[in-house]
Amino acid sequence: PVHDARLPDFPNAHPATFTDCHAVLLAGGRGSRLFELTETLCKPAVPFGTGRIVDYVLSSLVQSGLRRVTVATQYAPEVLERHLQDGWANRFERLSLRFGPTLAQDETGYTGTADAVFRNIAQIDAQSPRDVVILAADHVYQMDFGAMIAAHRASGAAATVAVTPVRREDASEFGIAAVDAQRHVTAFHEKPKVAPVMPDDPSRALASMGIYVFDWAWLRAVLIADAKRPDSRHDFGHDILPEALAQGALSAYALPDLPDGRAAYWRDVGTLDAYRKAQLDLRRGLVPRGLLTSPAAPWSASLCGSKGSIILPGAHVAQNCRLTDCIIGPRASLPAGIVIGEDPEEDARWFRRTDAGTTLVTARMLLRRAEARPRRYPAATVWATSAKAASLPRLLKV
Ligand code: ADQ
Ligand code: ADP
Repeated sequence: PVHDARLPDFPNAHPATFTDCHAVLLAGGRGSRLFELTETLCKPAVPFGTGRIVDYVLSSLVQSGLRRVTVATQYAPEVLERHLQDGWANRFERLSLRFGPTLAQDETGYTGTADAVFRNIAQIDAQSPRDVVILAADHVYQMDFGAMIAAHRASGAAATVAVTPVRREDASEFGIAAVDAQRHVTAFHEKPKVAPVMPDDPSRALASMGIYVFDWAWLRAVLIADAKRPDSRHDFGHDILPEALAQGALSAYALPDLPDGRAAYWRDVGTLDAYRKAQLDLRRGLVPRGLLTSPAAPWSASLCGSKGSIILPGAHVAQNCRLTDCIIGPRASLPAGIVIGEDPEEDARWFRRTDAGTTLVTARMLLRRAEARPRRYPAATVWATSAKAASLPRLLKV
């Protein structure tokens, strides 16, 4: 959409604008576990709700009073950059988004998340910030970063990591921290095989949200030293947080509960199951409202007698299809009478079916199936909407 007037600021913006704090958005992730959806897009640009995953962090940034943002992109950045420019920077007069260096084709990319910040030092220095906030761009949540910055400054620590409890079974996917009563971090393990659990709740572990606040002078020096270390992965979780911990300079900030006492919503939507479930949560109103996302996702599949399924923008599903726990990819087109999600073996043969029972259906998979079984699925009825058609208004609202 084209916006006639740039908004001077977001209506609910944080009253204090942090001019002495610079944000770095780590938006280079390949998102390989979502791989068919991330063939031409990085993970932050993958559709979510009525917008894209990255809209959640942008919403929180704007609402937190943070306006100066460096975006470190790497893998397939075009769609993301266009979305951030048109959807955000052009709409908010006071939001300044600067993209990190675009790498030449033969150049090796950032070697890790710390390297992504290291290579943007000059751009951050130009703002002479007191602190920097480092943010992952591919989580669904809402958070007041201003409160975290205030806690960081009050603690006197050089580094602060945002933490929230996760189920013990999921702990090996995260950085896991142990903290004392003063919220000093006493141990940190990046993606541990066996995670230390929370002392007062052995069913859960305290996970890093991949959100950090650092004193810029401290981080700058550590990044420069880290860049010279041949044994470093140049990664925040593997290298920078352990360094802060070794110096006794790492503090934790717990994601606050909601005003009604419920735990705040925060999800890494990096797997197909998590991605599908979070969008069902969105329909149920459990996900905080992002600025560009609405709680009633218009393409949810409930209207066509289906359950647990989501239909991505640009896809086309006839009214009487039956879909169970499906993700219908952009540009996939399902003619009447298609049933997916009820026969695991058949579905796994043509589509991608996860162990947890989510079935991803893309245009290419449908075509492959139609070509292999022309009598059962005549190619004339099972088709992909062309890229051109996807940009046109949809013919059939589901
Ligand atoms: P991971 O989830 O493994 O762990 P990681 O792959 O390091 O996250 O990516 C973090 C963020 O940086 C993502 O937004 C990603 O898109 C982006 N990114 C990845 N590689 C990049 C690169 N080369 N250039 C630019 N951006 C890049 C991290 C922490 C854990 C923590 C989880 C929380 O290491 O400790 O628990 O996040 O999800
Ligand atoms: P993410 O970027 O989603 O966090 P990673 O790059 O860490 O994911 O990869 C997650 C897992 O998915 C790895 O075990 C990787 O081997 C697997 N994977 C990545 N791409 C593919 C693919 N095209 N086909 C099958 N498995 C893949």
